[in-house]
Amino acid sequence: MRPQLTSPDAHSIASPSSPSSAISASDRRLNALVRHLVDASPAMDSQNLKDTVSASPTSGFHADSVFAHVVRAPEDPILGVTVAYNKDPSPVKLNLGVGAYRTEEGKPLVLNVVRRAEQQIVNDRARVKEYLPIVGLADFNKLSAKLILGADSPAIQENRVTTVECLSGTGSLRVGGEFLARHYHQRTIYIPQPTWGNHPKVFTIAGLSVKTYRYYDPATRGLNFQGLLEDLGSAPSGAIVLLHACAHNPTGVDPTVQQWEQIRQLMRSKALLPFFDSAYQGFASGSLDADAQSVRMFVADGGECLVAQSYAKNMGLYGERVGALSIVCKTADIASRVESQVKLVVRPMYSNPPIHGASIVATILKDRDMYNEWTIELKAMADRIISMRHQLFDALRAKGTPGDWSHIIKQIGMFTFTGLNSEQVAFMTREYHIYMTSDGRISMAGLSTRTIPHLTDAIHAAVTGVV
Ligand code: KET
Repeated sequence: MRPQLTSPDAHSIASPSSPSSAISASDRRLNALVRHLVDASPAMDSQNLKDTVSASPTSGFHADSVFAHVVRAPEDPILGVTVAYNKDPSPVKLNLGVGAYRTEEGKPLVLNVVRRAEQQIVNDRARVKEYLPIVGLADFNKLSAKLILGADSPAIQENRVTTVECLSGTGSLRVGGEFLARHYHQRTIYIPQPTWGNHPKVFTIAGLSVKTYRYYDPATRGLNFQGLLEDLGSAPSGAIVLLHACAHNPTGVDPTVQQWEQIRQLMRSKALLPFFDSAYQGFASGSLDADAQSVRMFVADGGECLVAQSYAKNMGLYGERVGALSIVCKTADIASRVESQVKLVVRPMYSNPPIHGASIVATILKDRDMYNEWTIELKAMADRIISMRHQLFDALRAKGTPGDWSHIIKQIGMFTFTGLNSEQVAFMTREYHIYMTSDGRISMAGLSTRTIPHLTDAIHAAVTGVV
């Protein structure tokens, strides 16, 4: 632990690690002041302050750019796949990289219910574009908590859940991570191995220290349940554990209900803090309730947890950046104090969240008819993905492609973790213009009946021709 306030070093002061009882009242006041100043300008740590007062390289007439030393960063492993895809002029190119839904015609889909909600919003002249509160749209927050925890959740009825609108799933994870780094006694977060590639970056930047727990067994292409229990069993008491609520990305492998129950018991017995990432509610099974079951099991035992929700996939609101962070606490009073601190995380980061996407979601969730229409459209998306799994599996079998491809139909959610290695992936991109992440993950939602034969040919060639 770093000292709370022993030197005027803004960096160490910014770290709220020591219990407040250990310092005197005057130290506390001074500390609050300095923290306020540091919060007002988070980049102003001690090194930055020194750099600011030392001679600036811009002070003379330099022909060279002050950024001449900046090296090119690599593209993002997931979003970079789309960048490469966009540059490819081939008419047969296929983007199975990013987890974004496409229709049978290969087109992005705006849900009909979203268009209806947007129309209603546009027609409502009473709506204004004022700033939202720091925590976002109140209706949206209430309805989001209900969606993930269940309409009859005692935690909601007892007012011990605080929900804050954030910038989609990523923003919710980031805000939750930073809240924990500032106020939770354990700064280590365990994430599954493998996991969504952005998780380690989000949590490290939030100020947490990232470790992994075993999750996937390449030999069985299923869950390494024993490894998971062992790793969580030997994690330090109180550690944070990131759990994918459903449709684990990238593996498509979820624990069964019985396994979730064992995970819950183990985690509660060791006081491990669950942080759920719910980016695919409704996409795994087609049912919003079934896909929220893991989260609800942990909330039903009365314990605390965090949940990051995204509406990118299940409402197709990718670019609207709409999501929510819920923190389930023991009491209403604690929840309200927690919320007051989450606001201090958000305010200097982006001040307050955008209004449009949250208004769409709230409009749909509060209207019975629109809600029903949404569930039907969501189920249709989930069913199309499941049908793609069957078609791809059947096509590989029909072609006699070597290997057991049954994992394609066993895995759940948007992705199939094919088992193809990075050379095979590179081969498929080079020779067949098929774009996917180098770990062999394919987005099933990017496929259609028309493109399955092309993918099947590519996989066949890759597994028969490339070592
Ligand atoms: N969690 C998981 C598990 C996840 O797969 C994503 C997105 C997110 C959070 C964040 O989604 P947001 O759009 O911030 O609500 N995954 C897909 C897109 C991406 O990488 O950004 C993907 O894996 O393709």
